[in-house]
Amino acid sequence: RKVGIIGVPFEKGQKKYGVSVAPAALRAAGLISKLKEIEGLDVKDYGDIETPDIKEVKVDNMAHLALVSACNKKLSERVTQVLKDDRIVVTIGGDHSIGVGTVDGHYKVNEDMILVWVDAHADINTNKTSDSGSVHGMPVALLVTEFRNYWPYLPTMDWQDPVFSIKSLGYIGLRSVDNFERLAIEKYKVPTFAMEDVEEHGIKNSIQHVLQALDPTSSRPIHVSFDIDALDALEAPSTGTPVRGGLTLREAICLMEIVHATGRLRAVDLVEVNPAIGNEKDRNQTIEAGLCILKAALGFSRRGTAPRGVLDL
Ligand code: DIR
Ligand code: MN
Ligand code: MN
Ligand code: MN
Repeated sequence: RKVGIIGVPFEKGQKKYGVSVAPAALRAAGLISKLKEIEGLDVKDYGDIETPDIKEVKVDNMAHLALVSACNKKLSERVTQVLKDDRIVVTIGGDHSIGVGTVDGHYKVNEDMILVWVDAHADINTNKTSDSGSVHGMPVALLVTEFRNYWPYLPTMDWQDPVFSIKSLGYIGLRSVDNFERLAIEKYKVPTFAMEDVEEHGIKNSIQHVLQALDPTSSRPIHVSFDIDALDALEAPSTGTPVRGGLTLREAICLMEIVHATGRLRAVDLVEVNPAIGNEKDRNQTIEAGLCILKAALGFSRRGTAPRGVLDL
């Protein structure tokens, strides 16, 4: 098994300073060497995507669109390249606006991909429904073909053809959903296990149901876009829009182990880690949680080499 790492030090999809230093912080915490410790895993670092300093365009209630667009165009091409090199793509953000580039680049290689969005938020606002004007709350709406007519013409975005279908999208971990987002999720019947559903069914059934709903024949490539704020704010405090009452790290690891076990994971994003928020303990805890989640996605086993189930209970 082979993976390729892409860093995206980009933070213009939201308003706070700091998500842009996450790739460096995760690398400094041993991201590459820790992934290399996973048995049988071949790890290649493709470096960072740098965003050129370009002129902004003005679009109503949509901050820094030209920069978001330029970053994602480069990212999409890099993601496509890594997949063509026959590697699972691991993209380290950056804020969640970079989901546009990772999914776009993945879709160009695997048109039958499914997308599992693990997040406290649904990120499916348009510039007309968003309260914040921040693009990190809009990536899903930019990607899905069903939303084409809900957008005005977006200058600089011509490279991106929204062809991914909302029918291939599922959510886990939601607990802060805006009113229009909720309408969209209901209208298109997006398979969604929000926190209350995770509560009711457990994390294992939740992810299995989403995968089953999107892909009943268990044959399609999987993309997981993991926003670290899906975790409870107590477990991942260093993030821009923390929400209490989220997934535990154990649940996130379990989710990723199940995705890994399918053998069909092709791309995983880890976004919204913000090392500039909180104190040193917060920062280390959040980064470590991110590393644990990526390791689980790529086959690290909590079991070690010890046998399981010695006592037949
Ligand atoms: C809010 C918060 N729904 C927005 N979104 C996100 O800005 O549209 N926070 N993604 O992480
Ligand atoms: Mn998000
Ligand atoms: Mn979020
Ligand atoms: Mn239910």
